[in-house]
Amino acid sequence: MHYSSLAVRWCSAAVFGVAVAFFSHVGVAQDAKKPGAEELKKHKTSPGGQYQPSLDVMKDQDVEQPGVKEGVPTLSGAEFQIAKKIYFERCAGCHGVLRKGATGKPLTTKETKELGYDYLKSFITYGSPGGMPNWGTSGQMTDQEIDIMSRYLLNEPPTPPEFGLKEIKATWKVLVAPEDRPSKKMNDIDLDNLFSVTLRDTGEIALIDGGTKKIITIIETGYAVHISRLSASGRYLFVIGRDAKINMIDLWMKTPATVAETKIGLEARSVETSKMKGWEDKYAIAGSYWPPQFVIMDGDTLEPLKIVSTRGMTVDEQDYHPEPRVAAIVGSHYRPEFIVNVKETGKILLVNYEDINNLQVTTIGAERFLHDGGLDSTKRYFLVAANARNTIAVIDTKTGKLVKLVRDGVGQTPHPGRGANFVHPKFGPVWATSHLGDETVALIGTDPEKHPESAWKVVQSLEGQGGGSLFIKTHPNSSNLWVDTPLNPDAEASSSVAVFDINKIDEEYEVIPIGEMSGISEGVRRVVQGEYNRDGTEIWFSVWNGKDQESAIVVIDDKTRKLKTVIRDKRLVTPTGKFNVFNTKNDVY
Ligand code: DHE
Repeated sequence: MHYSSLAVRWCSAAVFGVAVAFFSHVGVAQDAKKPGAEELKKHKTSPGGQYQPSLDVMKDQDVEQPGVKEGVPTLSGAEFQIAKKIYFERCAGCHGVLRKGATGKPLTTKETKELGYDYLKSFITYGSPGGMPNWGTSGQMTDQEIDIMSRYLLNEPPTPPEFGLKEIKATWKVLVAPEDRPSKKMNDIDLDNLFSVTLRDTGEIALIDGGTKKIITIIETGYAVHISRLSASGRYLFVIGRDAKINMIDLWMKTPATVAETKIGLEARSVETSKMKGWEDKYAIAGSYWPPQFVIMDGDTLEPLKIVSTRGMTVDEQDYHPEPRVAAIVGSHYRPEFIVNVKETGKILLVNYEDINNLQVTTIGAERFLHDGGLDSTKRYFLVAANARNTIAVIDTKTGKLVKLVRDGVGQTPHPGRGANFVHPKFGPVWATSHLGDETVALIGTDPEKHPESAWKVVQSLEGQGGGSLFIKTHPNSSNLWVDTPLNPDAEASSSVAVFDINKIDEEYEVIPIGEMSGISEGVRRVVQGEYNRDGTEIWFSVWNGKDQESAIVVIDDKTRKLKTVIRDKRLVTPTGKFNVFNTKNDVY
């Protein structure tokens, strides 16, 4: 699969708020060489390069404009505001809030002054051979904006504020105290088959009954709401927005509603709860991109208890990184620990919550750019993608040690979500990931006892529809493996999914045209994230259109792979992630 249609991808990036790499792309080593003018024009960007954080919340943050320095071009107050917005939306994802580099090169004034104004301008206009988009020639930025950005980069970067206990407490609200909450379930909702659906662009979630497919309620949450997770008992639903706002929702209330809320930072993506036996519902944890930290909270009230910074040294070069973001967080079932993945330093932290005042943290050196991952079917092993390094790190949550960095056979920019577990007809239990950067699906053996020869190796690489895949899913009661491709530049691939028969895994996949099945004719109809119902008999896909267009959820009968229902409702604005209560609380995927 080749990615030649840049215009399509950039357009999608703008529509969906996914930022594009600025001076580099995922996985490209930082090189000091200045390419010549002709070379600059030979750039290309993969879906992996495109799928970078857009720090949309930070762009609205008040930051002080750095003072004027002799010999440095100035910006007016208005120009500074324009540049700050563009930088956080499009550049900070790769180059860091402080411009010290992340997956992209550093853009401190030391580097930018060496490059100079004219060079910066042509870089932004034409892009780079390493993958920097051609913002100017693609029409994504005007000449005036490019001029402003070139001057902005020659000035010192502004520093956004920290967010400590005082700031968190100022946002913390207990709306219904634990003693005022119901002592038993007050509704007749089949909670195990309830779905929490992200309505990304309205900053809400919809709770949808898995049986009737009716929306039970819509709850206001944080900005560009991201994921939902369940407490171990399944009573409380935790939802985090990109503005780091957490809503704690009590599913026992007559109509489920927020009982506590707080903000743990300025930009965040992950929230989780304590799952270990004996510690169910005791703690919640959330990690932020800015400031780089995680926060342990009381599981009943969200009271912030402990804030831990993730700033520190990278795993390989052992250089200081000022803003290592917190990516996926998973609650261990083997120890009273949270598994916290720190992106830019490549460290997996096992945060023991037995005694949070004498907090014990095991630091596992893995690989840089950890992003998303999940447990194997026994819940003992955790597999996480270091996506910009085409690596899957495996840790043993029982022994608290790194098992393996799987590199051979992993494709370009793995993006598993939480991955998919199933029993391979030949290799035994495997965990699977699809990829942003190519069409492959990597199957990794996860049973070192009965299948030692397959363990922690890519035992098979399937060929799917194409790159631009974000999520893969199966269920213990299903023999289907579903692979989405929402970021594929081809319209047909992005609005359909591929499904493999696990029992005939060597055979060609079937394409299911979910977008078409939705009955919606407008928009790009990006199909994203399959999620099973409780019994694994049906799978739900989001048909994700722009904010002003109609979106839907398409429910497929898993056995027949035929359409069961389309959930269409004007309140379903930009549905993306869906989280079934039973499957999410029990880590069934
Ligand atoms: Fe996500 C999970 C970060 C864009 C939908 N996303 C995650 C996780 C991280 C992350 C770190 C793992 C959380 C965990 O397990 O604790 N996502 C990011 C980004 O940094 C990125 C690339 C860009 C950004 O600016 O946010 C990004 N994510 C998106 C989207 O554009 C998606 C497709 C649509 C949306 O709703 O925003 C999206 N991300 C999801 C979903 C999950 C997720 C549905 C949970 C999957 C699961 O099965 O658990």
